[in-house]
Amino acid sequence: KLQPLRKVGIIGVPFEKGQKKYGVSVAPAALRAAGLISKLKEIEGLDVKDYGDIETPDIKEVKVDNMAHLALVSACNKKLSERVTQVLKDDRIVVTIGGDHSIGVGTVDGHYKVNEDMILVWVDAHADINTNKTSDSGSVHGMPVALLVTEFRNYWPYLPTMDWQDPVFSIKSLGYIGLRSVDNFERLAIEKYKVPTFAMEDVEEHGIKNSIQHVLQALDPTSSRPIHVSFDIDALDALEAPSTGTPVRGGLTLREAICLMEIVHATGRLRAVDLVEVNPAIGNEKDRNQTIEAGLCILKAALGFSRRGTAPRGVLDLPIQ
Ligand code: HAR
Ligand code: MN
Ligand code: MN
Repeated sequence: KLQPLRKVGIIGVPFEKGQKKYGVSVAPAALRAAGLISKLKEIEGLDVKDYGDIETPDIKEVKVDNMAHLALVSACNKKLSERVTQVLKDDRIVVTIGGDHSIGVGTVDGHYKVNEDMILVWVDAHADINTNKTSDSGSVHGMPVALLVTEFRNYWPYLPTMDWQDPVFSIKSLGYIGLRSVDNFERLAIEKYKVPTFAMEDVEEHGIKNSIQHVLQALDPTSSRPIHVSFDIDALDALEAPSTGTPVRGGLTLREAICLMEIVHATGRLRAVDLVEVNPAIGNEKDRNQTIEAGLCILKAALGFSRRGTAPRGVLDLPIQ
């Protein structure tokens, strides 16, 4: 049986070539400057190790139809996958700070290599399950789920530079929360493969608590499998997290996101969490601070911070004068 882990490893991924705007690459530095490491260390009983950043080598691009910067995306994710595997083998929960969401390829690939029975909860305004044939943008951050799942093998052409990545993760182990900007073929895929999906109208109907519990239950009725949460900050309402590249109104409140993460934490089975698409270069200083603070709150909730507070351990009374 999986035991709760109280050790985490942080990986920064200053990568932004999976989309077109400048700025997501500075998120790891901005989150660190806002006290990411020290705030996580304040959580009772949590051992925090920083594994530093993944740097992407300067390499020659390949040409694939409607797929921008594939060689760079691939090179970054190959290194990231190896690092994620290493952190998990060190018996730590992996916390990956993006970067755009194309880095989900590396985090899930690296996680799957250690825990083949992992389940994946994709929290996002978008489904990120386009192929180069169905994408309107040609940006790989809209394609990571499609690159990962084994059921999509035949929907892709041969992808040069991607030989290291064997799509072995099954779409049967995927669930979505927060969707509200889904392309036509993405919706077709969700219906075809019956992916447990709580889009915003479903969150509206059932509440966030039932939504995440239902997804976890549907993917893992025995409550025994390791959990990976890939959290795109644009899952939050654009008013809560304005500094992101493709904001969509009508999203989750920060309270709902914290509640979702608290429920995942309470399972004791969280093994990997990604926080992606924070773009400190978008908006003004207030927008930036608000978005970064929201990201920190979400990570803290995932790792056991209690909004109720935590009494000092082993102490039975207040200090006497
Ligand atoms: N579906 C659109 C596309 O494929 C937009 C998705 C990109 N936005 C994200 N990903 N932030 O979650 O281009
Ligand atoms: Mn995304
Ligand atoms: Mn998104």
